[in-house]
Amino acid sequence: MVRRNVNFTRLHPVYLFADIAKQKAAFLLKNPHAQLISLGIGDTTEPIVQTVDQKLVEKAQALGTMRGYSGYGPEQGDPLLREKIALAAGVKPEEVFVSDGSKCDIGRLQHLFGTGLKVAVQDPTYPAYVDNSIIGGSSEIIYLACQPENGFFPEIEKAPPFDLLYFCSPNNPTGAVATHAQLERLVKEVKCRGAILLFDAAYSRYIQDPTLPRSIFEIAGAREVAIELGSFSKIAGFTGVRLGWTIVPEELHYEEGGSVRADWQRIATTCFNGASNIAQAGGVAVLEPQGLQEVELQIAFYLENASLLKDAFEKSGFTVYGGGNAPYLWIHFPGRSSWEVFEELLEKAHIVTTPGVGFGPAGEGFVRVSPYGHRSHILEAIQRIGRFVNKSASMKN
Ligand code: PGU
Repeated sequence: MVRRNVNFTRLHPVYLFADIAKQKAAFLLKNPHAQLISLGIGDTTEPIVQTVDQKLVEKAQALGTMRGYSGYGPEQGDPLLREKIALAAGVKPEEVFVSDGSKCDIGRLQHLFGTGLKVAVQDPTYPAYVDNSIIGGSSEIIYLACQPENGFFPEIEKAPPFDLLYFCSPNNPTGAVATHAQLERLVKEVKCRGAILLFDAAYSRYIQDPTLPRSIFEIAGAREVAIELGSFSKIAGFTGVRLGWTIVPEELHYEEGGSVRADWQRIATTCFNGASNIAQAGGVAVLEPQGLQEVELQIAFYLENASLLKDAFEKSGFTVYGGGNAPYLWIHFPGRSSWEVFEELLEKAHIVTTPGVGFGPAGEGFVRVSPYGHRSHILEAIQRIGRFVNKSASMKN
């Protein structure tokens, strides 16, 4: 018999969002008539904007013609799309690698570094960083507490030794956005330690404040220490279409001097055969002026959802973080277990959220609320929150 990869024994048996989906399904089995509102997984709900949808259709139709058909494309992505992403990010097209979504790249990144690494993450953090690092054989996960007391930014200079640091801004789940000064501290510290920074900018286009950095490459010295992940999922409703990218700068080198970019290229050509050509045609349309204008309106719509939900929780007496320059709301239920609050909201208000502790130990006592939903559902959720909090004395304890 073949032995199991022993790293699986170090994992929680179920991925956080698969767990939430299971709980939701079990609840619906018991309560088949319940009208659940899902503010759990961050999955977009609004239709793909017109200009972009048109391009997806055109490309799909062209594939059914002799002239328009194309097969395998370059594994690194369509040159025009790479050029557009590079232009927006201020990097070279050769440093951009198009993918089928950033979660897939988070998994594939493990191939770059081998086993036995110490991996630091923000606590709370997007669980894919931790779970993929464990599957890939990292020896240790170092949780860097990010709480209201430290403005959701870790004391990076005091962190124990690490080889890789995952950092997400705007943050999933807290909604915190790091400033230039904070990212400068991060880059400096990572450089000092000879480590690599894996910067997840999946929500960068949610940043409305022009003084906040949208890319790690706005920070001097970042090109020598950082890889940046990007995604079309939350900016253009591509969660189902699947399209993302990873930027690996030419200046990023291993301890031995080899080029990280060259190895990522090797991985792209070896473990991957490129993103769907239909999705990439859509990606090009997103980054054209008309597409950008339309997706920015959609982002503004989700941010307005976040702001409406934030007001509702605040009016009910809760402290709410996030929103504004980020989609997620991070709601504090002092002294409560986050699973308990999750269950109470599900059972009594029929609202699905995500328990904060699922993102790491420092998430205990918090619940993440996603703003993705049709406006009518968000308004209904707000009504239910008000009614529910008035009835439920325990919520505020
Ligand atoms: N990076 C961050 C920070 C994310 O929050 C997510 C999705 C991704 C990457 C994945 O992007 P793709 O390009 O679509 O692969 N976060 C969602 C979905 C959770 C999941 O892992 O299924 C969320 O609710 O946190």
